[in-house]
Amino acid sequence: MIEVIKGDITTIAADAIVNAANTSLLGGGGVDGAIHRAGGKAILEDCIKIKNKQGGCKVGEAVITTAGNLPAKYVIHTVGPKWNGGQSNEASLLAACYRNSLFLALKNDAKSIAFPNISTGIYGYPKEAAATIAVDTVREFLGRQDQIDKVLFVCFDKENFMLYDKLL
Ligand code: AR6
Repeated sequence: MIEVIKGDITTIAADAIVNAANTSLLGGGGVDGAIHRAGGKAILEDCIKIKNKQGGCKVGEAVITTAGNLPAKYVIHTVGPKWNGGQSNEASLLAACYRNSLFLALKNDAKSIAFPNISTGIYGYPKEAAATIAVDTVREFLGRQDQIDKVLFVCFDKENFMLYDKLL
């Protein structure tokens, strides 16, 4: 089941929520800032451990931490591509964010996962193109497994909500 709501992802009680992080994993603005603020220092402590072990997280890849004080069980941090006109592999990197996040959710026995609209804020990815990639990639992944039974797209702004609502 794939659903869309308009709201704040820090309030969602899914098994895993996804963060639109940066390669340092040390927090930032946008949804990243909101997740670290609401989840407390346990999330940053896990991120620092991962950073010390593997140097952060590459664009298109994902790592998993505790969700600290959030109602979710885990936070999956993925790093979206910065929009650079569309000729820098942005589309396949964005699809990889969704796929690698879903794969980590599978590996950690999650049945439900909530996504923000990765890369469509500070990183400037055009919203309609990003929404199409998100929905296509999630649909394809869900069709190849039977553990994850709910994917929720949590849209913070009305434009994204309308785009996802139309696609779904
Ligand atoms: N819940 C759900 N979605 C949100 C929330 C929230 N609480 N707050 C913002 N959004 P952005 P990016 C939406 O900028 O473009 C950070 O500094 C927002 O409206 O958070 O991938 C990182 O550290 C937009 O639709 O992430 C990186 O440096 C979407 O989340 C950089 O920003 C993504 O916007 C990543 O940029």
